[in-house]
Amino acid sequence: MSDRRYFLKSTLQSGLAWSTAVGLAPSLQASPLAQQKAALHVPSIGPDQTPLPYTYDALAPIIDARTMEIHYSKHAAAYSKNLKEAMATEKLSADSSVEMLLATISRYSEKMRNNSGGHYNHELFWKCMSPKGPQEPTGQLLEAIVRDFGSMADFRKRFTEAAMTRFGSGWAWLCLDAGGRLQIGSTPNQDNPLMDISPLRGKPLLALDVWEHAYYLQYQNRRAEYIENWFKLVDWTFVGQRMRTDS
Ligand code: MN3
Repeated sequence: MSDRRYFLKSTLQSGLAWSTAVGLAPSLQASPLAQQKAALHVPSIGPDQTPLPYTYDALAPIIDARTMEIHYSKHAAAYSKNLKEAMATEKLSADSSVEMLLATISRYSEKMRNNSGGHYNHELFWKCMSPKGPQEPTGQLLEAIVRDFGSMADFRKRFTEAAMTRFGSGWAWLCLDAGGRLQIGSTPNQDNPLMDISPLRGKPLLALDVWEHAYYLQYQNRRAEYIENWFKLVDWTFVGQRMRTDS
């Protein structure tokens, strides 16, 4: 199969799987995690933190070790802990899929909303970065970026705008919508594009944390400089894999 045909087929399948997840048949909502995953072809993360895929100092000098340590072991750890508390209080099984929870978050408390989003967003954020050195998107991902934004330079400009204009705390996103097209946007606080209350919907491919705790020790109020440098850390191989598969 040609690259282009594979790309169209896989993005369509991926879009369909995620639109199904977003629509969530009621019979699936209470079913065990394994059954949900099999039915929706959506791998899931649980409420526990997974190990950081590199050491605290691996992203220096772009993100310093102290920022990474506090961010992972204090801020992100608290979201995981508070998510588990909310799940216990609101009678959700500890092996529930966080993605499924996000897709029906309007039914739950503010605490569940903030902490399920906080946990999911950080789990994705760590994986979107790599100490391997500056990369550029290639193959099907680059083709989709050019198709939907014009060029890589235009993509960077729009993504930076989304991150810069998010007032206060929040996230910038590249996501794949249900129609298989790439979208750029931002969400406030710990909201994300999987949440049924979010105006921006889709499968998150790339996440950028623009809370001050992500950069303040090193960059203080210079969010633009943080964003510009952060692009050198993006693991485009990982982002491309998320677009082509349901991972
Ligand atoms: Mn953060």
